[in-house]
Amino acid sequence: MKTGIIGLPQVGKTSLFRILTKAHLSEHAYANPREAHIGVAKVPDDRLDRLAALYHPKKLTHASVEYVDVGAIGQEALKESTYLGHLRNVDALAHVVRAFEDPSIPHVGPIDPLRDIKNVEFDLMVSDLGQIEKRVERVEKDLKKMRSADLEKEFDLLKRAKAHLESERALRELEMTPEDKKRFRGFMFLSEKPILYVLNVSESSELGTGLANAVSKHKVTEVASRPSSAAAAICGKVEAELAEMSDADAAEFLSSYGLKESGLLRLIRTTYALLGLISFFTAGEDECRAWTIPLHTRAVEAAGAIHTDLEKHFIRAETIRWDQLLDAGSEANARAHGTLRLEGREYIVQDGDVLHIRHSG
Ligand SMILES: Nc1nc2c(ncn2[C@@H]2O[C@H](COP(=O)(O)OP(=O)(O)OP(=O)(O)O)[C@@H](O)[C@H]2O)c(=O)[nH]1
Ligand SMILES: [Mg+2]
Repeated sequence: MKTGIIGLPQVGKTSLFRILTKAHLSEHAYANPREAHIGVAKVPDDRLDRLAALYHPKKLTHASVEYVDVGAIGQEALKESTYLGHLRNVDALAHVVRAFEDPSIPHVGPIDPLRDIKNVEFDLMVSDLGQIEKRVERVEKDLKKMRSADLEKEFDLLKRAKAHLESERALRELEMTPEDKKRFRGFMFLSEKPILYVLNVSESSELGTGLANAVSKHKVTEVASRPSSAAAAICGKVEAELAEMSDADAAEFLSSYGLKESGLLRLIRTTYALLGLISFFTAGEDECRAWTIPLHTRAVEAAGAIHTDLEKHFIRAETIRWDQLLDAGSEANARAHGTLRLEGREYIVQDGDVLHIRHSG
């Protein structure tokens, strides 16, 4: 899974990228904000950590998310092919929005997250519209040469999308059949991508309440409730300090701000929910590992996420919820208690399942 970090200049994009990926960027990288940074964030998961405490595996592998910090967005940047290329290739966008007050860091006009969201959204739509207009011209020409039911369908969809964009609504909100979606897949439209608005808020002693209220306070609730949209608040400054601390210090630091967990955890969790993703685990003495799959994935496909051979030669999945396994203390006990189940190919894997795939390969 790949997420693109976008936003206006100087809103905290690179700071967020660094916190997420724990990347140490050189001065050079900071001096070149137009250069894309690419890194991998480990998905924190307490359930996996507790399974590892039971198995003491040789290897512990968290799920990961790739982040691309593309640099500040704008109509000009969106005309550059490398910039556009990076953005088109992501599965989701994280739009960092400035909500922090700091007179020493420039921002155009007063702090107004909703205005900034609308402006950036507008840029994404203009970029998509340009692409659609070009394609409409092309298809029109082709249709004059020869009739094709398929092209006609595409033409209708393009015109519908064009009208939608012209009324200043993102393609995320366009009603599309699965067939329509397939037609559009190759275009990789920017305003069609699921989006997470990340409000970067000011540091305060009551950060806990501040974060919880930020979305409604800045009037982002409505845009975040649109299709394939979500919002989360973080405080870049506090998270940056957290990232440097040991776990024990971090816990104390968090509670001094009235917080239970780091903002990053919430951010990653919100991204999973936005994209309809869940985790299942494999656990053993060799490795404990988290795997990311879409909601409603069948057991046989989940096996395929681990290895294509497991999918091909799938027999059954020994299945247990992570907390039931911890309660039982071992797979053998769980089997004796009857909490370890044998599931077939069609079983829909649930978030937090521990699977052991039996196969004939
Ligand atoms: N006060 C305050 N400053 C912040 C916060 N987050 C980031 N900054 C500061 O804002 C400035 C810009 O941060 P960056 O992370 O480089 O922002 P950016 O969006 O990557 O900027 P460009 O790539 O130049 O568009 C830096 O000086 C940061 O230290 C925050 O939560 N509070
Ligand atoms: Mg930057």
